[in-house]
Amino acid sequence: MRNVFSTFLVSLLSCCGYAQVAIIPQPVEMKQPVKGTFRINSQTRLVVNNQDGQNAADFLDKYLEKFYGLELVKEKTPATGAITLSLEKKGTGYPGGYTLLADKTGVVIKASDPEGIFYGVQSLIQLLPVPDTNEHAGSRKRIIQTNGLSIPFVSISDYPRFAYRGMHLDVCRHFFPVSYVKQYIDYIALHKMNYFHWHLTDDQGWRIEIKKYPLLTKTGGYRNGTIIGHHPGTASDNTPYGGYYTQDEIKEVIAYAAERYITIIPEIEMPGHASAAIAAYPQLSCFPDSATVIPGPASNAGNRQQLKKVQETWGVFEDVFCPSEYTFHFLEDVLDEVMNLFPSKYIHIGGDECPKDVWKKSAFCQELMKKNGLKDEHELQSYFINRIEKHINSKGRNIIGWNEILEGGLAPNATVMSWQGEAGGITAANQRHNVIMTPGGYVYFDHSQAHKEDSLTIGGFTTVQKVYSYEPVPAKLDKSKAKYILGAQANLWTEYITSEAKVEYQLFPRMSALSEVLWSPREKRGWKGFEPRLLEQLKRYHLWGTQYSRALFDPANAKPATK
Ligand code: TNX
Repeated sequence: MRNVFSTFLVSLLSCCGYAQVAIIPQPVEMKQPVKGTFRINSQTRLVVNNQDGQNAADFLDKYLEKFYGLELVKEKTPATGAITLSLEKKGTGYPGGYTLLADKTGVVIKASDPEGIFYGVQSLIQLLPVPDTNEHAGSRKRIIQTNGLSIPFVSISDYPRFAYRGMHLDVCRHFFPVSYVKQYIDYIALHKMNYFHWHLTDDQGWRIEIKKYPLLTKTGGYRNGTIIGHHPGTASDNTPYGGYYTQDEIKEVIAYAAERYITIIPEIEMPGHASAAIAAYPQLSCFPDSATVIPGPASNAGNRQQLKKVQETWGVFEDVFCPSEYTFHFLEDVLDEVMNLFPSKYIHIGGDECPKDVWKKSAFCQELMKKNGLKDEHELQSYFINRIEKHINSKGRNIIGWNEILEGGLAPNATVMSWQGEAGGITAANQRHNVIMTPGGYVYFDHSQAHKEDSLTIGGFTTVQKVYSYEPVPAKLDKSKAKYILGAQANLWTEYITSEAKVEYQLFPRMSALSEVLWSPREKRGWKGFEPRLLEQLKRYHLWGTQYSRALFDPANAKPATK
């Protein structure tokens, strides 16, 4: 029986079926002038002509080892029959661009920057045959060690359409350990995306160690319970929940991402979504002596004497940062530590969903508004963001904020993330501000993909087809302003995403669709061409051991949501 199976596998892995090229995102140009395959085996050399190509070489090496049990011979000197990663002075002329040539003499990837080499390697990974099943992985690896892996002859010339190709992860509503954040970063890399927006602070948990304010994680990193069921919940699970990253761990993750040409943008939320910080340092509230209002079924566990609490349910909460000197001092200290850790040019300062009720009630805020000639609380929010922007700019960095930072006037150098549709992005671009599109209806990966999901989601209905149909440059935007659209990003809010498997279910295959929207030329995009490649990609998702959604195969999901 084993022999029959082995024979079947050998024929499967070497047969013509695998000559089909299914790269996602679709390359700019791809030709297959000559039919044939090149065989990679344990004698194949991996040649890197420049130290800067080493990250890409290591990534390929580890991938082949992990999924195929194949180890290549590492070389510095050129050789025929090798996989050569060649950093050239002259390249495609586009950042991240590369060429890949696979023929009978070997595989050569050329680029003029290291990320180009890295993206070439991602395409090479997608030329590798994918087994239909993950079963018998052990015997599969043994067969591959003997027979090698055949990849089709192909010539590719490729570069990205948008400079910003982002993925976000909320680690506050549910926490994910460093090991998994690294896995998530690998997924970003495998989709040729280049920004990771790390949502590190929110009402339900503060997740980044700040040395000057240890209570942020000691107190703010943990909640006494979490609601059961959909918001507002039927009860509390009464189980303490939390976690945070030490600064050493953060550094480790930043380095890991950098090796994959991914910039991490940290988000420190203000002035709203601040309950966890306020629970740690009540002075940050305009009313430090008033108890936190916990809507919905609060836990009866934990520290009941504590006046200010980390939230246990989802939504928007009234108690926000007070625009006091104490708060500005605190935030500047926090941001200084953040900027010391993260080399990113962009620092995300949140800015979304800040209720103004408390500011309206506060004599201090009303006085401050009068003194500064601010006509309403929106202008007070703008004053808040402007002050923070000045501080961040003074360190040579720029802020990103959610589209609410438009209310009351945009800070001079801010980049806007448009999440409530595209309107905010259009307004910002018309004011000559950079924009990252992240509209809920297209790229909120916390939404359902199927009408009937097996487990809870926040709601919404965003199919892989809908994601694929997204065009980041709005038709309504004047052509001269298109350059302000840096790209787009999918957001993964984790109120109802409690496990790593669920993260992957929500991500895949929608992330494939987004990667093509952001990388491939507009005119090369079409569902008909994408679908068969997506079916191959699903096999890769399987190979990686992910729980991708199969909603695509249920015709019932083709119909729009009825709500
Ligand atoms: C709105 S999108 C939020 C998040 C929630 C999300 C749920 C945005 C800037 N704010 O705090 O998690 O909706 O979809």
